[in-house]
Amino acid sequence: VFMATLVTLYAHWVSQPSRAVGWFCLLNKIEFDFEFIDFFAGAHKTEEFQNLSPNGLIPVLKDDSIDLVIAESHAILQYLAEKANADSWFPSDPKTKAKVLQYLHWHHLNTRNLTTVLFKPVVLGALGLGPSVDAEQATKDVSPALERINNWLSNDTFLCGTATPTIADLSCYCEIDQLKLFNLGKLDSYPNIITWIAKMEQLPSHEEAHKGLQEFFASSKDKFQF
Ligand SMILES: N[C@@H](CCC(=O)N[C@@H](CS)C(=O)NCC(=O)O)C(=O)O
Repeated sequence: VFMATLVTLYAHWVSQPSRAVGWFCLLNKIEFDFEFIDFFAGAHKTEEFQNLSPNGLIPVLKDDSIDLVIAESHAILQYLAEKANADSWFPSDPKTKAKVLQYLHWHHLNTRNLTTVLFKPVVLGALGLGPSVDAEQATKDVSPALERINNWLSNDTFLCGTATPTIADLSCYCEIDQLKLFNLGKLDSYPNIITWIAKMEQLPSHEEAHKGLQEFFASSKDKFQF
């Protein structure tokens, strides 16, 4: 069985890619030390952290058993899935794997905009931590990505045609969960996404993986008018 030694995850539960990796570990019972990087307070800018992660982003995974330190959530998810033999999460069947990889590559310049174009500027603006932005326009700007995801979900239960979720679903969901919570993105326009969200919410450890985001929402929701 994998992971006689602990891995260390440098992360923050409000960070979307961190949440996907942390949830994957909980789902697969991979024991990990959680090293909290308070990126709101600039903890990712310290010399110590930048030595681990030259681009200064979370999440980062350290696995001392093979002297490995890696960033990029999708590389971490793939690594952990392969090491833990979590075949349903990252299928070894070449056709399904190709579809999962297709999604994971597409994600960075498309789904990720849900955070960089919509969630982050709108929420930081509302909290007075950044300039106020036009939420209507940002919602329009991200709608092609949501439409594509909604289409992918039309024939199948999960994103890549599998009967159970893969790491593609986890990564995608952890950009969309926050939109639902903060009522952003007009998700009601995407019925297949709504059905899929309900399925993802039923997965084990959903609550534990989302506690940090829930707390962030609870502490800031009075400042939102949307
Ligand atoms: N492509 C990266 C994205 C990582 C990323 O954007 N992390 C954010 C938090 S969600 C971060 O560390 N931001 C700090 C900063 O921009 O200074 C991944 O998938 O891991």
